[in-house]
Amino acid sequence: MSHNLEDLPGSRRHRLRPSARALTLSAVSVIVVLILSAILWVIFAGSADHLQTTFNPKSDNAIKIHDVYTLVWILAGIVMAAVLALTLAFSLVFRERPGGKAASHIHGNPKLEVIWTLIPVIIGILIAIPSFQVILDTTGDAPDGAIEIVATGHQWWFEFEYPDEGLVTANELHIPVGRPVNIELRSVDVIHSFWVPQLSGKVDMVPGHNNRLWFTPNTPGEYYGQCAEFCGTSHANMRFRVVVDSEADYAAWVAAQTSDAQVAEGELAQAGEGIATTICAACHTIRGTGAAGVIGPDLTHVGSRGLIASGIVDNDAEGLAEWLTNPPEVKPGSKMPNLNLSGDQIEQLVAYLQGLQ
Ligand SMILES: [Cu+2]
Repeated sequence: MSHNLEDLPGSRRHRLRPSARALTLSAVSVIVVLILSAILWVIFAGSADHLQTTFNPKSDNAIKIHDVYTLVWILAGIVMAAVLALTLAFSLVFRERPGGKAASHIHGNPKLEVIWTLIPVIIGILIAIPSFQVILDTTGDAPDGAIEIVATGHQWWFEFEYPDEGLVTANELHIPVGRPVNIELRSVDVIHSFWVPQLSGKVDMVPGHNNRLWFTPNTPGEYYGQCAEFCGTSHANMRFRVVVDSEADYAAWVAAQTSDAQVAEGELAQAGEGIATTICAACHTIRGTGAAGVIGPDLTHVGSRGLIASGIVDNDAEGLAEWLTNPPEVKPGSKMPNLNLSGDQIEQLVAYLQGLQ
């Protein structure tokens, strides 16, 4: 089988052909990159309400990380635009013309080689200095007066303990605005990762090796977190939320959470307590009732949380009933099995759990 000389890659004729293909490729590249950038910008940055965005930082450390990210974005943009523009310009200026002179080869140009070595080195230094500075700032000791919290990863939910306040909760972390929080990160089973994009960088939760992170939230609001290290079947369903309260709201929340469980009035809730303290008690703690299980989340004030099932189900009557009917169907792999509860039992448990404010 014979080839035309012009079609053979590496042949002199092939390399010297008019750069029509390079020209087309450059134009297409510019268009594709611009379209993709626009789409990404609309998706991630265009919506400040996006639940898990790094583009809208709300803590001191998240702002520092965002600033480095912005610097890298701008430098990368300049490099991308320069490379594409030069490719385009060279393709036009040095293209072979009919009857024109063939392009000549050159080999070695110390001045050019120094320039294109120095430019990346300078860019690397411009990125490295602020990056190392932010790493040192954010991984150093938390400022004095930080609230101590222990976050523990479980398959597939987050437990939050406030040792100084003597309270334990799950999947919903409350912290006061303007005060640093120092979070110790643990795991009881596999490697998880704690990540609240608007508040901090992600840090792994490693069994037998406690990590930590700290940040100071600057704006009250709700921020969505996510396990960021694949940890099994329901990794994607392992979410949590951080509620940044005013000082007064935080104090009220702590006071409410440290009290024992209060049973709501009414027959349904009373009957629900009977089920909770027998069936649920095997795995859950409900302070003040004798239920002291440690496998699942502490339910003492579960009614006060916005979401259940590790942040994937709304904490309302419908959501609770759906969860209690068949947990593994809602959260595949859930350690909580289908308890085959009757419709009446579910109704009673829903009334009881909703009353645990
Ligand atoms: Cu995970």
